[in-house]
Amino acid sequence: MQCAPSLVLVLSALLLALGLLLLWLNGHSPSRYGKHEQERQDAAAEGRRAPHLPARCAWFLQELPSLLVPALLLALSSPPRCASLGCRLLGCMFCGHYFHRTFIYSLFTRGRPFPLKTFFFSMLFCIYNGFLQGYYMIFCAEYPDDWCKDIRFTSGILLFLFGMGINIHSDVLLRQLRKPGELTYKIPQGGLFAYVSGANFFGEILEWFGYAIATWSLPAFAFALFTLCFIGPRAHHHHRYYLRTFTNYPRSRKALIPFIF
Ligand code: NDX
Repeated sequence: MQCAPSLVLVLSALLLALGLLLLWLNGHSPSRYGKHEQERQDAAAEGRRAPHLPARCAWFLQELPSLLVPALLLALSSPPRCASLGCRLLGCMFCGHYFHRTFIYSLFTRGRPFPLKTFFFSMLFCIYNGFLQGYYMIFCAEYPDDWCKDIRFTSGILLFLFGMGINIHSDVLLRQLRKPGELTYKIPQGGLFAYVSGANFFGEILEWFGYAIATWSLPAFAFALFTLCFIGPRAHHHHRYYLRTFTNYPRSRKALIPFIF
């Protein structure tokens, strides 16, 4: 398989276009899963409940392609080993994140059942993004021998790791709000939740901008912007949900960016 720059350009542009579409769609109402799914369920209590998957099964299966697709591409590359720096960056950063998301986050989540329709689109998304990131980093990315000393690489890696730490820590704090089997929502406490309602989203956004800077690649920047467009508004809708639901919700908290927004 060879690098086709036009394919990378088109797929990156489509990813960005999807992000802008979701920014527009979600600006009005959030993607219907999690706490925002619940609100619709409550409102249509007498209606027929759409098919759902257990959260652990849904998150495991929908995130798995983000790992499998780059691994498949790597197996197709010749020589079939991670020779280039780009490929190693993909492995350590991108696949490291999705190893956690697929095998750790998914298996410990205490989330509510996941809507089958959303699951289907999520899996499609992860196949698409796994292909784009994997294809570019394995077949296209070229870095000078001293890239690891470049300020973009060092600052990007640090931002990625800082964001990943915030994201994982925040998701653990959310999980600890519930006992096994519970599905109620409580006021998140601790860590960056002291400053923002979407602490896990803030960490994830930092992560992917860090990845984009470290790899300095169009697909990675497209994915970072997509992430901002999708979970940025989600943080805003979470924030509004908390202010509506909990009269004692800390008013000093912001939605996504500490002290700013
Ligand atoms: N999943 C990324 N539509 C998305 C699934 C939906 O990983 O194209 C994007 C991802 C997908 C979306 C994905 C892409 C775009 C799609 C969309 C569906 C349609 C859309 C495909 C793939 C699309 C068309 C085709 C029309 C254009 O019960 P519960 O689950 O709410 O419990 C929650 C719990 N919790 C609390 N518990 C107690 N008290 C509280 N106050 C609580 N608040 C939350 O914590 C969950 O178990 C858990 C986390 O919940 P929440 O809502 O904070 O985070 P969530 O949105 O579930 O994300 C979980 C993690 C998080 O770290 C986040 O950063 C990361 O996944 N994520 C999520 C979304 C996208 C993404 C990362 C990314 O783009 N990088």
